[in-house]
Amino acid sequence: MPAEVSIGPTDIIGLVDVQPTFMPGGELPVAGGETVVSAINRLLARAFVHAFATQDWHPPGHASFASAHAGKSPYEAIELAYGSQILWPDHAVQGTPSAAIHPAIELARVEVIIRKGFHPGIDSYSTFFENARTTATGLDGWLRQRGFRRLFLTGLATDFCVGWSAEDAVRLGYDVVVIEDACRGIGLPTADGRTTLDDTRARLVGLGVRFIRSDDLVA
Ligand code: VGL
Ligand code: ZN
Repeated sequence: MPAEVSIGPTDIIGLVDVQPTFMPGGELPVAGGETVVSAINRLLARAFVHAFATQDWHPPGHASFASAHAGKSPYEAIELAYGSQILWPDHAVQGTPSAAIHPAIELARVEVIIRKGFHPGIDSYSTFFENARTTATGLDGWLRQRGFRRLFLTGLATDFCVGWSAEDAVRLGYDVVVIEDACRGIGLPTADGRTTLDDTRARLVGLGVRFIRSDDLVA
């Protein structure tokens, strides 16, 4: 029997990068990425009053694009000034239709949209800090001033933007819950037959992040 989780006034759902660019047919497709849209809409209709959303929002030629580095291919890692960076296909380019929040998402309860990854030389998986780990996006201040204490994270991709956001949120003192059936991951191979999804899940569980399913929630 999964424990029931009830939603209160200091709880908020986060919609991480629910953009067509990360769905089948998009530039950086996550398998099953389109399925999060209806899962999230159901959660918005049934359980949550407050929501925030994030949007990956890169300028053309962004440093995280393999195409910006001569001789490099997507999914290779390189060293940038701030450390290791996985290179991606061009994606989430500012102002393109596939970088919009998915048009079927019910946005009425989304109170703030945080855009990230707009500095040409720095990627930002986390919705709190850019990958150089120094510059903040401002979301922490917004959540704190609004009094939110527990974040329920959904969206794409579990092992990158959702996972890095969850980790930063724990470090910033929030209770963090990942709603598994409202997320999908990329799953790049790491060591010993493991993937970035396995590693992310283990890291987050170790930090105290709770994984639940939509059905565990009571409004
Ligand atoms: C993401 C890779 C590159 C994500 C964004 O939303 O998880 N992943 N940019
Ligand atoms: Zn990106």
